[in-house]
Amino acid sequence: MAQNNTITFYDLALSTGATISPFVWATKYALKHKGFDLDVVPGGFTKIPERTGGVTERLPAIVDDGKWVLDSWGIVEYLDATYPDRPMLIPHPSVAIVTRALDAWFWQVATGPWMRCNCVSYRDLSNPEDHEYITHSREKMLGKTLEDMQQGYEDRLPAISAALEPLRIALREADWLGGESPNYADYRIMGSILFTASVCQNSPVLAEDDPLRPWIERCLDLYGGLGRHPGLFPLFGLKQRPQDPPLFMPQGQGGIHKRNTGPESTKAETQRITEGMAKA
Ligand SMILES: N[C@@H](CCC(=O)N[C@@H](CS)C(=O)NCC(=O)O)C(=O)O
Repeated sequence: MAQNNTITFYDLALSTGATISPFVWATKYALKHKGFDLDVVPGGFTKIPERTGGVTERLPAIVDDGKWVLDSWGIVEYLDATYPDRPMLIPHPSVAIVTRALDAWFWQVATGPWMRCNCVSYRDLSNPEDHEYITHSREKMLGKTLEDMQQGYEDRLPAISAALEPLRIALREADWLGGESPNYADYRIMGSILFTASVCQNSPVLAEDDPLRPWIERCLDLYGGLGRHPGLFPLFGLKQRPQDPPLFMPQGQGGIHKRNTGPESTKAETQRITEGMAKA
């Protein structure tokens, strides 16, 4: 059991002091959701094994009353299993399944693409002793130099924003992905958004009036403004240029939003799609 309600948390931060990793951000929120105070062990990318006594090469990692727990998902499972009387991060098994699907989708359409738009800043904002490692390891991961990868980011950002419509659809109708209160689904997606905010030095990534904004602001405010770190860059303020797609849709799209309450509700659509068809 956590001594003095405090859990030791190994951070992964940039020279700005802001946490960088989506996994680490999501874990910070998860610990706060469970009501814990954090004893933060600061640090950057190099020397993670030294900092953790050889226990891990990757972060997040926590120590709860002498017990090491690794991996963001492993930490969530541990917290819910060990502290079931505190608010659950995954209140039902279906939340785990849907959150993993949502996270995989978001990673593909946003987390990865935003990283590739900001990979030079990612390296330049890291601690000086991390530069060589970040350059070498991320160029191996990306298969290009960081400069080549980041180039043309202005032309890619609008389509990334446009691709977030499924998330907007969900959050138009609910305050949280968790429904009436946040759960780990909110923290997981917000972790990726905060990761982006830690590196998007050259440009905001979402429009000023993006419909996701109220939910993002709510997440930033949680736990005494946990996400409002001064080292983060503005997320909002991306402008649509004439050649760009709309950065977001003005209202929900898709069949799920057109509730069928009988022929009156579908008449106009039926008329439109059958126009010109021979009458039976
Ligand atoms: N499956 C792990 C992934 C953690 C991970 O990859 N962490 C990265 C930060 S995003 C890391 O520690 N990187 C250190 C490095 O690149 O040396 C989790 O969910 O915790």
